[in-house]
Amino acid sequence: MKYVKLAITVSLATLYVGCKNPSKNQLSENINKNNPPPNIIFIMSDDHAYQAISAYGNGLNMTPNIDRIANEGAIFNKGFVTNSICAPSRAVMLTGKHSHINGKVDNIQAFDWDQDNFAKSLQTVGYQTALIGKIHMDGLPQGFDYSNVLPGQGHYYNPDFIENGVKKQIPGYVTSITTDIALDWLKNKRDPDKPFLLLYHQKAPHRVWMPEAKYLTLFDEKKFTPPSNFYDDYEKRPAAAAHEMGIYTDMDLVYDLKMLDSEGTIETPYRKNFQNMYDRMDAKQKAAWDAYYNPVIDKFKEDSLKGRNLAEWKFNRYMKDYLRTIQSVDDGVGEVLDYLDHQGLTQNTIVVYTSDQGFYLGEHGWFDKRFMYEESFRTPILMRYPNEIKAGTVIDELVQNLDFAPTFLDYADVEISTGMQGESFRKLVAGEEVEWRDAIYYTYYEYPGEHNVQRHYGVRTDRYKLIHFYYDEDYWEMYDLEKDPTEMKNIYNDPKYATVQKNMHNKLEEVREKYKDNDSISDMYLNKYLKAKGLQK
Ligand code: SGN
Ligand code: CA
Repeated sequence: MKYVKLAITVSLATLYVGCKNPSKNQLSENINKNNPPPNIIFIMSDDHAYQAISAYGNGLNMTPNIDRIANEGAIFNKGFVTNSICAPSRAVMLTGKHSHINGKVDNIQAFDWDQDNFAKSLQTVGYQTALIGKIHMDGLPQGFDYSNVLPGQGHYYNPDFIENGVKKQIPGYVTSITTDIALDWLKNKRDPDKPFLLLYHQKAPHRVWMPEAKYLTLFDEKKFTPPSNFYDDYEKRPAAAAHEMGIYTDMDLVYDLKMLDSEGTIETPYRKNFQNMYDRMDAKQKAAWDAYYNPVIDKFKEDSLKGRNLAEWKFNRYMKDYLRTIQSVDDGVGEVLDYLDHQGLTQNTIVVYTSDQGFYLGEHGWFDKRFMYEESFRTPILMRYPNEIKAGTVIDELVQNLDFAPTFLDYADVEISTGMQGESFRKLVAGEEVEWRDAIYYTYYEYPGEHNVQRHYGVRTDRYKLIHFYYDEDYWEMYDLEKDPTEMKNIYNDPKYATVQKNMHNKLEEVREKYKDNDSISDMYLNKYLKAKGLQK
């Protein structure tokens, strides 16, 4: 089957080479013969934990529209990133290469848009391509006929957007605006006779979790119970102990938890930063905001909570705002799915929903991501393509964001560049017998930095995980995910696991070799990072 498909690709490629400088029309004629190629809508949110998608069954919130993708297609239970931080994850997704190969290892160093990405490849065979929303990488995106992106992290209220290189402010709420721009491109800006690729990327639910007015009271009556390891003591896990991402210890009462009292008595280090965000709102937006938060602020002052009561109050404030921002994301997904239905495009359009990484919702007492522990290493992946994927498909194999680029190229019958390190999961998700990987590789580099997560890399198999923390410390951790799914017990050097440990070290060597990584490469990036941060000794 694969052989036949490659043969088709080759003949198409020959055809293109044969006619010098083929016009776009010729290209789309060719591609139309190719049994119409599928459209692709790749939806990515920012920091959307799988725990906060109802299809994953955690019971925190309801996301009926995102769930539709899984119900009518597939859900991936072991979807992972290769580097749990925003811009690097996006670079991996675009290039199909690990961070140390594509060069975007952290949020600080630049991304080289001149390198290959799958959108460029789809463009060359006549796809129309658009990138809308958050991308978090400087420079004019390459590979897209149309781009309308947020500068950097973007803002929730009255955000700036950069449309094909031109910046302008758009009034309203960022999630709805991003959806409106995506729908406008689908309805009015694309040529309906050509296949399309749309990257529809939401800023939400990224910090600092500012909900849309209509969702300000959602979950008002609900009390969220913290996860079982909320009061983790980090025993035998020094990197975890050094974190600066505790809900109790590190969340700012005003910036993160919105206690911007008009009297100004709640003074915090980041009060001013939140004031600036609040000041972006117009009078009507502020009125809706204040109507909800002012009574919450008054009650907070009145209650003078302490200790665990305060910790759990913080956890609840965080959860409510975080989940509220997701509700608007879910609405947008619904609008896009409805559009496909009304246009008769559902059958031949691949829709993927994912996040740039996972996120902690109180596990280990945390928010944020970065660690190779499950909640941030994992990412939600839901996918619908009625032409090939049966409704209700469940994928338990180890899939990574590294695999998106080669998978999309595979669906479009475009030759997968030899430099790509991911693997197409097209057959896997279609239910065909395939040989699949038994281990995945992870790297994290952004240290010293925000949230104080030590540099590390590691390997995960179906059952075990081995992590090496390095740089100004040097230690190992190992977990038995079957016996200890919440990763509370570091079993490195436990004699009972001596053989497992040896095998995991071998596995780590194997994946480092496979993905062409080694210590001198990370040293090189370390030096560039320290220089960029002005920290070089
Ligand atoms: C910002 C956030 C951090 C977050 C990083 C990276 N701080 O710096 O909490 O870890 O982004 O997030 S904030 O005060 O600016 O909100 S990422 O998803 O973009 O990688
Ligand atoms: Ca992110």
